[in-house]
Amino acid sequence: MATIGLTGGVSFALTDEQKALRDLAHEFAEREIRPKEREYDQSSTHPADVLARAHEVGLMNVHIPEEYGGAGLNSFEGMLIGEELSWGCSGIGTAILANGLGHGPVILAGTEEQKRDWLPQLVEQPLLTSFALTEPNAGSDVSGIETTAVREGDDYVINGSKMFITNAGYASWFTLFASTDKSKGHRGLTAFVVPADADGVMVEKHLDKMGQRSTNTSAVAFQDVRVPAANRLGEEGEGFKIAMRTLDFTRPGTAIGAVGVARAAFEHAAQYSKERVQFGMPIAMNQGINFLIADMATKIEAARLLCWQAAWMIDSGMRATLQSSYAKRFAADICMEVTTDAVQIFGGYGYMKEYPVEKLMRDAKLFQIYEGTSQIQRLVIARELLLPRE
Ligand code: COS
Repeated sequence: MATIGLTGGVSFALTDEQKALRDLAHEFAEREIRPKEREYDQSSTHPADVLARAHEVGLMNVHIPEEYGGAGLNSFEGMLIGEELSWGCSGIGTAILANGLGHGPVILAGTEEQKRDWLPQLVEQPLLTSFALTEPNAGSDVSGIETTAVREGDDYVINGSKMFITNAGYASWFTLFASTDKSKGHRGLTAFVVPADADGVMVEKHLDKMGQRSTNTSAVAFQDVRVPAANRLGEEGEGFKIAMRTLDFTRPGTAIGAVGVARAAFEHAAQYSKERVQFGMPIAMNQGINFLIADMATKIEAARLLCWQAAWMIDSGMRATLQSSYAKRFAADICMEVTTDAVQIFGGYGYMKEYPVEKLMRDAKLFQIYEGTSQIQRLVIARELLLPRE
């Protein structure tokens, strides 16, 4: 007979293993990322050395299942790592974490053979992969993808251009989305694995960004690129749903990066408010400042809980489209607010490059844009609430 009260409840307490994982990521951020964040931001340098170290200590490509040599960490464990790496520097953090987006479609939709072909190599070496979805004319509107893949015998021939592709200049392969049947709109999109060294793949110059400058971002042109049909993920026409399911999984992982950046800004601002003396007392004594600090901390906690909830749903096997968008929308927006308030607390000093919060405010902006803008997240949320799918 079931006994009321013995079913357990939701717990926010971390296990010893989870704490150890978070500590490992935190120490890595402190020792390997923070000392380089400023220099790499200024020079917009791809952090190859940090990525190699992250791979060495097991902080890269952490969701690759154990049967393909990976650590097989779940979404929640990814949260613990992602927050710390982005607390260190979200430019470097994104360079590490965006790999999950690159090879996520293979984990989600690949055949056994495709997984064996493409995943173990990422565990053996610090190789990068890129998610080639966005195009110059198809950003938020994925169904507007213009890149084509035409079947020729046992191959597909791909033509088109991709835009704002994270890690493109250093990727060993791309998961690319192309139209195999224009007349079908989103139902004509198909996903492919495209090796970066295939003839006709041309990575254009690294784009000069406002923030997260140590992540490489480039446009990529695909000109008569021939890939075997064996590189197609899923069936023709399944690409749109593969992309959406991948984003359902990765958006909380991006959102927790925003939490890490907001937390870093909060820590700097709280510390500064206790040290900065004006009118004969620390500025933290002013309600105008300490209420800001209180609101910053509350927003960070709330955003983290939304990320953890989305991760918990994913790990429980539930569809988390709504909760992923709640987390991404809220964490990105509060990250922008918190970093802006941190600059405000630092006053004139906060506006100077010499102080850390200036970079954090620039870095924050990208969270409201990539992996679906905050407006797209609201669109998803509204549709999920008002027109729920089965
Ligand atoms: N999981 C599974 N299926 C999904 C899904 C999801 N999360 N979201 C949508 N679908 C399905 C729908 O059920 C629908 O299925 P049918 O073809 O069977 O009817 C189909 O996909 C089309 O969905 P929808 O009508 O919602 O598509 P829209 O063209 O209106 O676009 C948005 C939906 C706007 C949500 C999508 O284009 C999007 O996420 N855009 C942002 C892209 C993005 O994040 N870019 C950043 C790139 S990575 S840095």
